[in-house]
Amino acid sequence: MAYDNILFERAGGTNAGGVATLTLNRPDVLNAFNPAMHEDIKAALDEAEGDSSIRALLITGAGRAFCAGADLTERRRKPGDPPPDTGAFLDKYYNPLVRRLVDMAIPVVCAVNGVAAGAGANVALACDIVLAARSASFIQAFARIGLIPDAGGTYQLPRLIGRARARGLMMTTEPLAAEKAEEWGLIWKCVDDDALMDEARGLAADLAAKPTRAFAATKQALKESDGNSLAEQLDLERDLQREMGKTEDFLEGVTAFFEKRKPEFKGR
Ligand code: T3D
Repeated sequence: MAYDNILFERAGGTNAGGVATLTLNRPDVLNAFNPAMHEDIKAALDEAEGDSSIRALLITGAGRAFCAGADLTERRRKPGDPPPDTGAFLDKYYNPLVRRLVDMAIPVVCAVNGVAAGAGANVALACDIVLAARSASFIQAFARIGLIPDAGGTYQLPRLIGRARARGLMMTTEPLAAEKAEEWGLIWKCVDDDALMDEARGLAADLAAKPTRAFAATKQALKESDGNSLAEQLDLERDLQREMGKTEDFLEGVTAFFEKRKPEFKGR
């Protein structure tokens, strides 16, 4: 299916290896989110989840930016005009998107090709593994326009980099350079600009060939660890491992180990 505001390349085309690539594609406004782009993303994620040959998702942006957050042209108004219900937009678009990326059963790699601001930064951080071009930056831009960090920012940032740094980024709204973002543990890796997409595609293809069912369970365990005691987490690990013990991938992994060959995982 073709989209107006994103590009979506499914596995099996020029992009082989079980990887689907979703490119935010409104470069004139630095790929800012508007309702139409949200609808396109939702439909593409439906496509990805409905196709069992897709075993990893790669998200990136077209042009010089990753995403500048909410499209502010839709927020321009004169004093006295009724205010928008920004909470309704979070309910309808951003919150389901963040939940969906976090809960997706396949690994999601994000290649941050340029500036990621506002909800653009926090949607990137909802992905499983974030790579960023050396020239990219992350901006908690919300306070510049009188808003609070959303799209999961107040949840993710203190957990990833600690409260002091999270507060600093949110209140100063200073851009955090990709190199520093890696150093602080906000992202997985910063890579040279011209190497970003090759590295991100390679990583996504590599993950797609790994035991993706175990990845889904790993994502679940990490997510639940936030609210669990150690005892609860140990119980959860036991339950999930019991399921993994029954998978074809576990049989294949152990067989391949003793046959001294590379395992061929199927995500089953
Ligand atoms: O309202 C709700 O739905 C609630 C949800 C809110 C979630 C949020 O994300 S709130 C935060 C919204 N985002 C921002 O506040 C960031 C706005 N953008 C910027 O601060 C800067 O553009 C950047 C720091 C990201 C990049 O700066 P720079 O100098 O590299 O580029 P620029 O010149 O500012 O932008 C280039 C063009 O993109 C420019 O258009 P023009 O002048 O060439 O016609 C600019 O207006 C446009 N653009 C950039 N960001 C947005 C945008 N247009 C609409 N919305 C944007 N967010």
